[in-house]
Amino acid sequence: MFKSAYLIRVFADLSKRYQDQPEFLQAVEEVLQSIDLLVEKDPRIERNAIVERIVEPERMIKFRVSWVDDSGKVQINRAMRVQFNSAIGPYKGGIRFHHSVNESIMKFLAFEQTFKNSLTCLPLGGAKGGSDFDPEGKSDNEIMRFCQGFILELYRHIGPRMDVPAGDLGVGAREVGYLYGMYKRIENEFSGTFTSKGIESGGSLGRAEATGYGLCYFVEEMLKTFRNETFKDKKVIISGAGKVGSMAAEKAIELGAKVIAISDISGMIHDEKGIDIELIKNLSKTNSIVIDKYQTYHPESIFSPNPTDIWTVPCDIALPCATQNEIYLDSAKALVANGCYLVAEGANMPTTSEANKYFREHNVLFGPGKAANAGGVAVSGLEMTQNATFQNWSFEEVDQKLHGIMKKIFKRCHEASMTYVGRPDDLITGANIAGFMKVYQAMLQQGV
Ligand code: 2IT
Repeated sequence: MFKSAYLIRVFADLSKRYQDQPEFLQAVEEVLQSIDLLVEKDPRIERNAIVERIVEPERMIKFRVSWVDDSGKVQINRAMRVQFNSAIGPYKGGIRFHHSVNESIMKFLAFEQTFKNSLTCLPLGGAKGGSDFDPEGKSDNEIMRFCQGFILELYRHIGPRMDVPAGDLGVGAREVGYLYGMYKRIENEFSGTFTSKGIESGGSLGRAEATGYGLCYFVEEMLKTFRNETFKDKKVIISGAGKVGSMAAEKAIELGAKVIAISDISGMIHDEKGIDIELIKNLSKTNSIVIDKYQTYHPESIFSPNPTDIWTVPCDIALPCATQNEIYLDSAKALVANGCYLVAEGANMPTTSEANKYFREHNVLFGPGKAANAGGVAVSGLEMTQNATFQNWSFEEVDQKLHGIMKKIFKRCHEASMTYVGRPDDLITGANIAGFMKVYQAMLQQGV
């Protein structure tokens, strides 16, 4: 647990108050473990109740969305926006539509987002929103009506300098289009109060690629710094064939790696000759689930209907890019036993605490999500700059800036881990400390 009596007390209070929010407590515990050292050294943190404040959202908006389905039936969904911390900039973070969305998941994501956004060095606060509405199996018109109903409430709480949402699981170009379209109609101005918009609606080139590409840029830095190596000829496995996973696969291949296995909720495919990522991208244009269709085109590949089988495929590098808590202890053991020495998180908190601990004990290089997957929100920040200044940057310009940001994020995590832990590869602690410092200093400057 924690060394600091202050942190023990704050976390015990929080655990009691939010005992029904396991994902939120998991995310908080990890950050508090990392700042244990700081808290002992710097009495201002306790004196100003920084930790009590930083673990409590500044504001949460909960609302009902009613909409009419194609058969004329009225449907009700629950929705919320968690505006977690605005110390360093306007609230910023994605919107998730998935049946699993609840307060615990929204709060963990918004909490993580606060530190992730801080790491990008851009002026972005932390937020997350979503609904238990599932776009899977709904018609285009149903999705549009739901998105319009969602914005009819949320519009009053967002704005270009107040809160700027984006996509996340279940919220892609189509959903962002409907959400932003309704927002713009209500406000009667082009403010860009959404990122990951379609290019023609003011979106940024390179935003769709940013999280996956950024993840690979971060892994490149890890490989270079800790092993004096590159992606060349590395065997890579990737969970999640959606926006993040497919773009990570594309970039890893471009950098010389061999992506030998990939999964989605329908299963996993394994092919030592390398996965045909162009096929996956093509199938994704018309299907949200693609892996169970892959073997029809490549009968020589191995298919398993169990997505977690991916973690048993021998590899050098594993990139979990699907969702939270997808690598349990068993999978971590299988990865290590099969020679995997580098894990970097493309999703938010895909690794459970037990799996994390196991990786650490077995010296697996670990790139934590709030650093490694920050490329998406970083390019969202660049989209905001382009919208605010009425500019359109080229793909190359955005990609180059993204590359620079990911290198800088790695450097900050690496330096913090050396300075505070004396262990250069402890990027979890490094990311948490570097992310925390900026938010903490800003909160201190702004008073209670
Ligand atoms: O988890 C994430 O960083 C995102 N879903 C992207 C957030 C954003 O505002 O671009």
